Amino acid sequence: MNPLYHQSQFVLSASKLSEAPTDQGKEVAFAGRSNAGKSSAINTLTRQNSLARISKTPGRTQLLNFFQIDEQRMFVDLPGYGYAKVPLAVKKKWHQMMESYLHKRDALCGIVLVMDIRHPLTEFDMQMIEWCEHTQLPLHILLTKSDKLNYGAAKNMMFKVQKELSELNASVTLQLFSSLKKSGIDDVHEILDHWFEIEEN
Ligand SMILES: Nc1nc2c(ncn2[C@@H]2O[C@H](COP(=O)(O)OP(=O)(O)OP(=O)(O)O)[C@@H](O)[C@H]2O)c(=O)[nH]1
Ligand SMILES: [Mg+2]
Repeated sequence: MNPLYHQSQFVLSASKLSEAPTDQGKEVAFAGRSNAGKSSAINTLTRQNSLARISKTPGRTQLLNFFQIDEQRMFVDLPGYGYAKVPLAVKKKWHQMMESYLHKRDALCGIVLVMDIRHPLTEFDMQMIEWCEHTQLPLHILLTKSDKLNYGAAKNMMFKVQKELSELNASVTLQLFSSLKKSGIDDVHEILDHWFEIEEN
């Protein structure tokens, strides 16, 4: 793993795009259903236990959380979608914020879509996939919590998801991942290094 990722630091939480850090350098956003494991994945990939948990206080879940890797690179923990108990007004605000972030953020160079392996390809996941196809934004899928299934079942699920995506002609990459078991990390880093233009060391 490139040691660069270990230095990541929390920058700020934004409730709207105008509060985000300056739009420069390169940024990779983590998207996915609420509870899918986005924040855990960021912690696992930066080898820090509580980096993304900073924002994990109730009521702050609708924020864009920015983490700086170095001066030119950032991770963004996007607010989770599909949380049933959220009132309609909050859902609308979420839509607006996501839309403006995805459309306007020039630094955005790739999306990591985090899906619980037991609940892949939700309606919102599909929207995100279609959106990335439409805008030609690179997308990499983590089928996380793979520790919840045995290896054979996890592999089968991956092939199933791959097949569905190929039927859509979606040019995305996907892999198994587990924050609990710390598995799949090297594969994600390979993708991130490429998106961030980080030289191998
Ligand atoms: N077994 C297992 N549990 C995981 C894994 N990743 C995350 N979890 C658990 O799943 C729950 C949700 O994880 P988070 O990382 O907070 O999920 P999130 O997508 O950031 O959720 P929101 O911030 O609400 O959108 C927590 O209880 C985690 O401990 C994993 O790889 N394996
Ligand atoms: Mg989170």
